[in-house]
Amino acid sequence: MGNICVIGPRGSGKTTYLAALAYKKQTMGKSKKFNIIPLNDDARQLADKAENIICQGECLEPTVIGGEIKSVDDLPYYSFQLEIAKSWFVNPESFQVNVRDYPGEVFEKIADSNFSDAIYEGFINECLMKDVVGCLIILTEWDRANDSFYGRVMNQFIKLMDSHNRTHDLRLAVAMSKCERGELWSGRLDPETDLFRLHLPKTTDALRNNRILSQNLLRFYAISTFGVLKRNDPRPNRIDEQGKSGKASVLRDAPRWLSYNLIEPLHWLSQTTKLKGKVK
Ligand SMILES: Nc1nc2c(ncn2[C@@H]2O[C@H](COP(=O)(O)OP(=O)(O)O)[C@@H](O)[C@H]2O)c(=O)[nH]1
Ligand SMILES: [Mg+2]
Repeated sequence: MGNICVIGPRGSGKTTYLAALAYKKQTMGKSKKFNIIPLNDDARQLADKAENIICQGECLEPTVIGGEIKSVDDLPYYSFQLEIAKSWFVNPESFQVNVRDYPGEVFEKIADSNFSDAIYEGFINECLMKDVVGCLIILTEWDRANDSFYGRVMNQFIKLMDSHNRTHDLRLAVAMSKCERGELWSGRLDPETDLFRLHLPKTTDALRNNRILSQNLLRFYAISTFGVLKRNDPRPNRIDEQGKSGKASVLRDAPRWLSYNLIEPLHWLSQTTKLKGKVK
């Protein structure tokens, strides 16, 4: 069983990514490659809403701290079973992923540790607890200002990992989301070199040149929930629409939906449990 936390700035596509996971079961049916089964109520509810989120650009109520959300326990917590079939004669590999959908604010607060609150404290304690095997960090901008900001967040996050004794056993999958965008799509094949080193050098340095972080626990990914139209037609399968709360991207051709690389980072993150020989 893998507890995984998903963090990233506001609007980086975290909730859409999780909704796509929940929705996959319905779109792929008995896919030979993988199957995802929502296991708890939150995951089933997300699966029900997923079609609207992805095809109509509807947002789940944005997670606003305060009001009903007073502690991390009030935030949605999704549990999925993932099955990956490598070939028809080998039993599918199956693993469970439990993810909390943290609001973007907690990511933004990492850079400014002087300013904390109950949710932030709860997030840090929960995310760096020993039974969390990995963290999926979803980034989306690639301008210089954001590179500096992400770099600061990463430096601070590694310090927090160190103070919780997690620099040698917490995997970090750092993903560039929405990589169907024209400027990014060709960089997806070697994301560390062609997306991160190229567009986010400070962020990459903060992670790769860090002496206290075990470097084999760090990998870079390119993901796109919407994907492109076809394997040989790299036009984004996405249109920008006016959603309930401002601009929203939605699928352009839902029947041809082919998301890119959603499972791979979770699969890699979840492997730590096996290395440590824990019971799944
Ligand atoms: N182009 C593109 N837009 C996406 C993708 N995933 C999510 N989005 C859009 O990004 C916006 C923010 O997504 P959301 O999941 O609410 O971000 P969150 O704040 O990180 O949870 C929404 O308009 C989504 O439709 C993607 O793969 N490609
Ligand atoms: Mg969200």
